[in-house]
Amino acid sequence: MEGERYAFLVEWYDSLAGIVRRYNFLFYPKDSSVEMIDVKNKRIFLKCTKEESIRLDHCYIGSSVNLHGRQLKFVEYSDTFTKTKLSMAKEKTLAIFKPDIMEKMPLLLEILCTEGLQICDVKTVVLSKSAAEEFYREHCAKPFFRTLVSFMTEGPIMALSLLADNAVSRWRELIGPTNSADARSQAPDSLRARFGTDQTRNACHGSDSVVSAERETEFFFGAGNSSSRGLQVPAEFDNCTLCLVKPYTMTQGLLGRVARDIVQAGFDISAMQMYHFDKSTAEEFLEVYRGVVAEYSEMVSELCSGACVAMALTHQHGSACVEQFRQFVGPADPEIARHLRPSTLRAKYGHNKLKNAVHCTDLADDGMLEVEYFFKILQ
Ligand code: IDP
Ligand code: MG
Repeated sequence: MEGERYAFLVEWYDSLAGIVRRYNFLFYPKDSSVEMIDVKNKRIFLKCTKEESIRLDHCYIGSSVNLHGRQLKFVEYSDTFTKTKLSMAKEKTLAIFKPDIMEKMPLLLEILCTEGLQICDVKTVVLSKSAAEEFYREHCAKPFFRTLVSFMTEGPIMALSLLADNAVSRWRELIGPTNSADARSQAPDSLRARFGTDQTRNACHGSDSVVSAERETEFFFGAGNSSSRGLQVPAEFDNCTLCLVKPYTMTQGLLGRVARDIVQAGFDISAMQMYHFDKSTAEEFLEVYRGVVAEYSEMVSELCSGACVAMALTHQHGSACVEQFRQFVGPADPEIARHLRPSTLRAKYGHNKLKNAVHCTDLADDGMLEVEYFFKILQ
């Protein structure tokens, strides 16, 4: 790694000028420093500076990072060293937690993290009949097709885009043989062996090749209106509250543990989805804190610093969901939380006042508004 330099072509949509700007993005892993050169006029756009929020595993084609409020999209490798070093290594696959396994979703997210499969995108959806038929169209002539489609549409599923070395085969190996009974005899540690029931209700899906992975990732995460493609958002809007797992918490691989604690505390996660904030959206979302909280602009930058995950929550008992969840999240400052309320989310997973694990809705009246913001407006 010593002295290595990785080069990428990145694009940034300059909304003021209404044009896409292109830069050569140079990354030096030795000290996490970044340098950017404007492709058009060959001038240095960003002098070599240390950027602690950027890591080499954030840099791959198709990903984006947020640097000083600019959403940079990685579109190409810009030298052969970077291409040979990185393009072979990382691969994406599409995973699904099927309807029969959604109760175990937090545990499965934890397993992904321990296995080193990075979550590049995630969302919960309910498939319409035609969407399930389309997704499994290669099996349309098979005798089990009807059963499969009705199983896949019986409740929410979670679709995930996973990144790792040899992601396709690694995830297939982790989930095990198609038939859960075969899985129990041939691969007893596999997910289908542990959590599947039979040939149809087999807990997980995994793409069978890189080509299928591309098609399936596009199916769930491609541009365009999801609901018109039969992907409905399962969010519950009555008596709900919002939890936003912040970028730093995501980079620490804590999504599964946070979700597990939330469920154990009696909350129900009706929907979950990953978002990348740009500066203006983050400002809009945090508008109520402007002029009220001293760290407002740092809060905005923190929210833009990487992917975050929104969860729509309800509580098993009662309607005071917003307040109940706020109590469970704990004081804004994790240091204070660790002293006063050590079992709260911020005490357990917070780092400092800005990287304080999660955002939660503050005011009872805003619960539905914030959930709608993520699960209706930003859709
Ligand atoms: P895969 O999910 O392991 O790639 P495929 O052959 O692509 O297996 O089948 C897709 C899904 O259809 C399976 O995961 C399973 O839910 C269901 N399925 C496959 N084969 C059968 C079968 O013989 N009987 C009933 N359901 C099946
Ligand atoms: Mg298959």
